[in-house]
Amino acid sequence: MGSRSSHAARIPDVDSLRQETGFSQASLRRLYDRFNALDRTGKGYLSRMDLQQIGALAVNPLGDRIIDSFFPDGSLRLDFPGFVRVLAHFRPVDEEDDGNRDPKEPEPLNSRMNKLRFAFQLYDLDRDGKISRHEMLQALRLMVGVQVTEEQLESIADRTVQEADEDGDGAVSFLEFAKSLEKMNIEQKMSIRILK
Ligand SMILES: [Ca+2]
Ligand SMILES: [Ca+2]
Repeated sequence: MGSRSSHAARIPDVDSLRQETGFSQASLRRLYDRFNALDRTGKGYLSRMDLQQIGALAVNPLGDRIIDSFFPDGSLRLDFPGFVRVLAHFRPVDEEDDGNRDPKEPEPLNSRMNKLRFAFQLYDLDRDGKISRHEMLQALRLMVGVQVTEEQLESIADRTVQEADEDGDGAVSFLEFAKSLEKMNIEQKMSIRILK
C-alpha cells in the first residue's frame, strides 16, 4: 500500500488518454485510484472477477457482456488504458465536453453514435454486423424476468426484430438498430456512474 498522493504522477500515458477518452485529468486520477482499488491484490491489471465488484455492472442484466467487452480477443488482463477506453463510452455527456470540438478530430467515445455502436456489439455476439432473431432472443433472456415463458420470449424477440427490420432480411443491422432507438435517450441510458 503506497501513498495515494503519488498515484497521479504514475498514471500511464495520461496525456494521450485524456485526449482519447475526454476524461479530465482529475477524473483520470480518480479512475486510476478506482482501478487500483479494484485490483485488490496489486497485480497491476484487472481480471473479470475484479470488475464484477463494480455495482453498476453487477446489477446490469447485460453486465457480463459489458465485462466481456473489456477483454477483447480473449485477453485475460485489463490494463489501465483499456479500462479507461471502455469506460469512456459510458462517460456522461457533461461539462467536460467543451462543445467546440474540432470536426477533423475523431468522434468522442461517449458520442451517441459510439454509445450505440457499443450497445450494438453487446447484442451482435457473432460480430457479423447484424442482430439475428436468435441473438435478440439470447439478449432478451438476460433482460426479462423469469416470469416470462419461453414462448412469450420468442414472440417478443420476433416482434422486436420485425419492428426494427426495415429491409426485411430477418435481422437488425446497425443502422436499423440506431433508427429504432432514435427516440430513446441513449445518452442517459448508457451513462454509468462508475465513480459512485
Ligand atoms: Ca450477429
Ligand atoms: Ca434488416
